[in-house]
Amino acid sequence: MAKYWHEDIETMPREDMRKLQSERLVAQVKHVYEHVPYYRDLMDKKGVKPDDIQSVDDLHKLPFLSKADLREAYPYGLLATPLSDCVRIHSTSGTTGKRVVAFYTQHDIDLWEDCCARAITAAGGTEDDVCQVAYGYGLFTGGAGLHGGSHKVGSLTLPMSSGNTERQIQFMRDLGATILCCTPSYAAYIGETLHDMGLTPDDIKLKAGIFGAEPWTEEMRRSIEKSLGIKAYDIFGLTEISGPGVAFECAEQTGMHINEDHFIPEIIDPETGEVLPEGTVGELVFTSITKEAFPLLRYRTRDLCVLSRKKCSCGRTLIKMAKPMGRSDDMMIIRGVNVFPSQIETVLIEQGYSPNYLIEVDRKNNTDTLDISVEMTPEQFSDKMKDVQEKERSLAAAIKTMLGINPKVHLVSPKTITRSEGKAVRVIDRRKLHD
Ligand code: DLL
Repeated sequence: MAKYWHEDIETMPREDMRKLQSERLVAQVKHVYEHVPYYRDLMDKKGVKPDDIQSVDDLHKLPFLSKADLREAYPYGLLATPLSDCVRIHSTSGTTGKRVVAFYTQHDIDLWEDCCARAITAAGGTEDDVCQVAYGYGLFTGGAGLHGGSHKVGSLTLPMSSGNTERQIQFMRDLGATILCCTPSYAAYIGETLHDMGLTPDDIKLKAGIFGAEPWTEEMRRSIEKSLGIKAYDIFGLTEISGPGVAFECAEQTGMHINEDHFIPEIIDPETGEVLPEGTVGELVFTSITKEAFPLLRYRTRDLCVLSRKKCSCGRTLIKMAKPMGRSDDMMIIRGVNVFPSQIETVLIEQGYSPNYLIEVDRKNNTDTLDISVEMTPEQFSDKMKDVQEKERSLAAAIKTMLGINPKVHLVSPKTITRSEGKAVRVIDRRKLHD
């Protein structure tokens, strides 16, 4: 069984990778300076010329790009090739303001699909596999990316898109799907539906899942692995940089290898923009060094994580990023305390609850309120008020230990919280609506 998709790249000695990155970076900066007036202006304002960039060591001299720049330049302002060379667009699922539109040439699609093929291979996928793609198809990059990667690998591809969960399970059984690609929250829902249909992991052939597009905890991973009888691999990416496959997990499951031959990562202090040393938590920044149509330099993702060059048992030398703890804009400040939804999810699953929950934040009488509705499993369900109140108190205490602030916990009946077929909405912050 092939262990790597591009062995020479994935196991390349560090020095060779740096050389390759430097060559590509120098060429990319020239390409962008010549073809993207928007970025040329940013460079001119900072007093940087393409000749100032001779290697990866000079990366820090370049100006950042942010989502605000993408909105300002919408739709064509960051395009670096003639539109006639582009063959596709994808777009983010932004709910407010202008969406971000990313353009792809055929070369860009090919390199992106190769990145997804690396991810599928790292999860054990080969031409003998049946790969069920249950990410959404359309403007979202999830479906198209994994679909293309699965084709490259030669797996039999089931282009299911998301939704119609019972039909997903029927195809999974009838066609013997071995790999499932979808969001972790949808994987949890598929696992739950499988059990509701009176089936067990023994009734399906799945062996691996490739789950990403939203933050998910280690506890969630274990819960999905158990309910579907699989090994669950994380995959990371964002539309602006191509889509899924910017980074992917190997069998060690200790973070995701970044496809550094295409995307150079940096970690910066989100306040000052200063580059932070390896091993420090900060905002992830990517420079895409091989893309033609939409090559973003030093793009600020707003995702918070840590990079590590620790040797990996899989043999890959590609740098690893830890599971992102969420976006800097996912972080809630409640009564002055920084809270990430993932911290709450960790406690819920550790305490034996399902990953079906909703966090609601509001401000009443000048004080922040934190309400967490959590679904009981059918086994936990009780119609005795006293039992439920006792459980609510003990869960609230466990969450207080984790966060340092007291939430109000509401245990609700099984199946009352809306399930997600794509990216789950877990937080409603009503303070933003009042502002
Ligand atoms: O979510 C691309 C994707 C599709 C990745 C399928 C993985 C699988 P966007 O819709 O542009 O693109 O959202 C990108 O989602 O900046 C992160 O905040 C978050 N995200 C993506 N993957 C992960 C992950 C796709 N594995 C944004 N863990 C990113 C945590 C993730 N967050």
